[in-house]
Amino acid sequence: MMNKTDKIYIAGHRGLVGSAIIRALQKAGFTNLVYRTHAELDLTQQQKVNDFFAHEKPDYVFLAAAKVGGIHANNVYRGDFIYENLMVQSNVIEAARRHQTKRLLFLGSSCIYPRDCAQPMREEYLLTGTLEQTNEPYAIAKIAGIKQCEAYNSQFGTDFVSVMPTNLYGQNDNFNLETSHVLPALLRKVHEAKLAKSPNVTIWGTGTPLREFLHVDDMAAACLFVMDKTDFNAIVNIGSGQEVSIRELAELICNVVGFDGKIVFDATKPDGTPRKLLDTSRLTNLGWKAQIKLEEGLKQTYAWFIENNHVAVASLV
Ligand code: GFB
Repeated sequence: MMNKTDKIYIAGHRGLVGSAIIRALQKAGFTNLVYRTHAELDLTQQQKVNDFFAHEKPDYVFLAAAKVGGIHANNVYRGDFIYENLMVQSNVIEAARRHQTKRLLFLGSSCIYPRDCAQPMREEYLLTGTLEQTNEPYAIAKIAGIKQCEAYNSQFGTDFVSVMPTNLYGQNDNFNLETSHVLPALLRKVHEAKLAKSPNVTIWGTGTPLREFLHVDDMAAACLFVMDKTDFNAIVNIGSGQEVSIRELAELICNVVGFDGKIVFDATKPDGTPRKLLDTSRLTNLGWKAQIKLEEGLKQTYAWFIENNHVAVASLV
């Protein structure tokens, strides 16, 4: 069990997940948190990561630092996605081993499972089929991280766990239309269409792919829960069980934003994996369940976007 004064390093503390983990840890009364900005510590640099661990010697590590993005970024910046993720995770996992971190939690992704995987996807389906092309480099890096943790546990007796989140969203998400995931992209597009009094909003693909969304505060709660389950070090899926098509998601977002124009589909853009629903029975059996419903999470995220997007707020008045 993590003690309130144990030293906890959160790698990627400014990102969607890392910032949510910090909020959850602070709320739970943990007082000895360490983190570094990218400018202070470049995690692709092995020596710097090793020096940082030698100096700080964290008891626990949440490895939430990663190069992430939506379908377009994954598909276009393929080299960056494989290189940066392999370097960051490999350096941090190795330094955690060398400097006796008690437990490390590595964040994987649901895209590690085969493209045409049986649904819902169970943890044991890993490496049973071909991956989705648009995010293969990212998925390969994440699979390497999971296997590095497993191999270290087996050879060195470390206690490193990996969690596989479904599609995440919430405050501190990336709203850049080129690089973002679908949910923040649609919140922004629909919001801007409303401001511009546009008759329609264009979204990518056919609208038929199915996705499961989990609010990042639920994700952070699950990460703390798994970190404390010390009798357990397998990989574990983290999902909400709430699945919608991209079309349904767009309709929900139009309701939340208050836009009654038409939704237009740009089928020249890729759809990606047809369906990506996690089987979360392993986590449920351990005693954890998601709390935040998609509708509620969307309202909260939209409110956060409005509050933090000063240009958009200014043009609302
Ligand atoms: O979140 P997303 O980009 O990635 O969602 P994935 C992609 C789905 O939403 C596709 C549709 O079916 C897109 O065609 N979509 C519609 C849009 N409009 C938009 C839009 O404006 N922006 C975006 N981004 N999509 C990613 C993986 O997969 O999910 C990563 O690439 C990772 O590796 C992440 O696993 C969780 O859900 O397809």
